[in-house]
Amino acid sequence: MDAIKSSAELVGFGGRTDLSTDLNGDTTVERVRVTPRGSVTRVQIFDQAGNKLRTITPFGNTFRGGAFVALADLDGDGIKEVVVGSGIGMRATVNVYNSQTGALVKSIDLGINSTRGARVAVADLNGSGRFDIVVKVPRLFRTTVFFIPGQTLTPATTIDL
Ligand SMILES: [Ca+2]
Ligand SMILES: [Ca+2]
Repeated sequence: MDAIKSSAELVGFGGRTDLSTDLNGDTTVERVRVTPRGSVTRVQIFDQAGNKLRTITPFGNTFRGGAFVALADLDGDGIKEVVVGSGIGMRATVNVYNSQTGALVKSIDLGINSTRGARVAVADLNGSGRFDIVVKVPRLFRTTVFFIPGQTLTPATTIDL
């Protein structure tokens, strides 16, 4: 449990909605930002000069509950994926996008009824040398943590805290 928490807090946990990193390995840093709750939830990618490179609307044009982001190269092709956890008010979902095209790689329904947000983080938890996704979902009387291997993008382990 401690291992998951400490690794996961390296990137993403705590509700990060604004991250900067080099998405495509060209040594220039891009900025990834989530629009605030109350406006239509979009993930925007900017270059260093502040030019918007692309916009992802992960949960449709009516969802305004925000989102959580984590960035990591999950499949090892040198391009980071954008991991987007749903915000408040919809069934907990994690969508994974290609940061260069904006294309949806996979939408993962976590299979629980919580609408309290899916906080995402990335870390290599199983020693595969690739990043995996950890998702923390607050529920009524507990918090559920999901481990999603980056290579399968299918939830493998669930822990109730
Ligand atoms: Ca770059
Ligand atoms: Ca990749």
